[in-house]
Amino acid sequence: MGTMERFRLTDRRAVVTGASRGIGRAIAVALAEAGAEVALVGRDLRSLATVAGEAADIGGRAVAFTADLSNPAAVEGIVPAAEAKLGPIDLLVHAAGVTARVPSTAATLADFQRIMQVNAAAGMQLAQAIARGLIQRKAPGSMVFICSLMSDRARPTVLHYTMSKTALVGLVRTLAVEWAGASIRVNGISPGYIETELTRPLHDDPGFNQWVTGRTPIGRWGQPSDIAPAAVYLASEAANFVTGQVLYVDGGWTAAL
Ligand code: GCO
Repeated sequence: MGTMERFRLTDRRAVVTGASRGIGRAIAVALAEAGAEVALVGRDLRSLATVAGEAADIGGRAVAFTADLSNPAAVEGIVPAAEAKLGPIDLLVHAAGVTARVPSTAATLADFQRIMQVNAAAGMQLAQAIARGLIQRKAPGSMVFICSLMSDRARPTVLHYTMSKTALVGLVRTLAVEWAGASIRVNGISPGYIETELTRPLHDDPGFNQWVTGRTPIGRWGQPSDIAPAAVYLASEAANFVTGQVLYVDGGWTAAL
């Protein structure tokens, strides 16, 4: 098989969370473009239908599944529903993420539980459900979790988000070493500051915007399209010897003082 063919995802079936917008949306369309059938998971059916249309426009197949990832019971129903519609799932991209930007003295336990559930626990639940099927079928798989600069550094007022993104690195490493023998690879992608709805308030703040632009060696905010190819690579056979890694797609942020 030629090198570029190894990036193809033909006959693969993926679950992508956070697929209605931002990084998750870009990754979902890119996986479809690479040949995967994609279960688009998000809260907003209309947005998901738009993304499914984008995938169809490039000859891909994507099907929308609405789910509230803050509800653990709802998360348990996602993989069975996706497999009933698409067939056995062998790829996961957990891109769903929520945040709360508040002083840590005001951060509530309710927000902690919600953010940890959506950003970390839901990804764990989905990985477990997909892995059970893969191990039973003795089939290979690949999982990608969208981490963050906050996975190993911090700034004030995003305590719960930072805890959740730090937890994801532990999840990536544990599942990678535990499931390597079952040919299931698990990796993370840590984006730098990407222009999305989640970061819109920061991008719209002139001071914060200037700080990010100046602190990023490449000199700009990233775009979701900067992240999507890395997810296709890690999902594909081109990355068959890559597991337990967190790939920083951050414009050079973590390389600089
Ligand atoms: C923030 C931002 C960041 C980005 C991203 C950076 O509040 O500082 O939301 O957390 O979303 O995680 O990698």
